[in-house]
Amino acid sequence: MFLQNRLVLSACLLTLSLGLEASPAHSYDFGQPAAATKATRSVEVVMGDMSFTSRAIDIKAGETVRFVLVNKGQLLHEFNLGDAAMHARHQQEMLQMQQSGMLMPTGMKAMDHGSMATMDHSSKGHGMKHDDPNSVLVEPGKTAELTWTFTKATNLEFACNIPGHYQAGMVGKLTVSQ
Ligand SMILES: [Cu+2]
Repeated sequence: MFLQNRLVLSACLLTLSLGLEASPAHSYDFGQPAAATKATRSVEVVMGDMSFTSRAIDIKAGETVRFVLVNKGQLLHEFNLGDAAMHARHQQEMLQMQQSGMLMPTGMKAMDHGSMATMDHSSKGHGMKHDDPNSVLVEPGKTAELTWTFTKATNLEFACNIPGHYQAGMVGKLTVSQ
């Protein structure tokens, strides 16, 4: 467990130092976020407690897809685009957020400037922000959107990486074909 924390921490510090030197945030080899107005297609995905209504989504490379995410469950859920390895890494990050008390069953704990400052100065605080462009959190009863341009043929997954949810079935195949 200590080793795991150290690995997560060094990954965060690495991201932080790279972020200061180069462009903001990270890039993705399968595409990038886009404005909803650029979408060529809309796909609705309904989330329940531990399921997505869609088991598989097929996309053509070059398409810009606006995902409309409807959470009909009682719990907070995530819609995240990535491959299995990316989801596994993100599940570790979300576990840290859950252990720190930031990730609650029905939402993210709102943090005022005071608690933000405390977190920034503690060694565990680095990277504790849920702001990945390939992911959106949807509170129970709410609808959220994510628009993404898929640039190449690849096999991805859409998943909820809140601890335990992926394993309980919140994952589907997202196939981008040429
Ligand atoms: Cu979930």
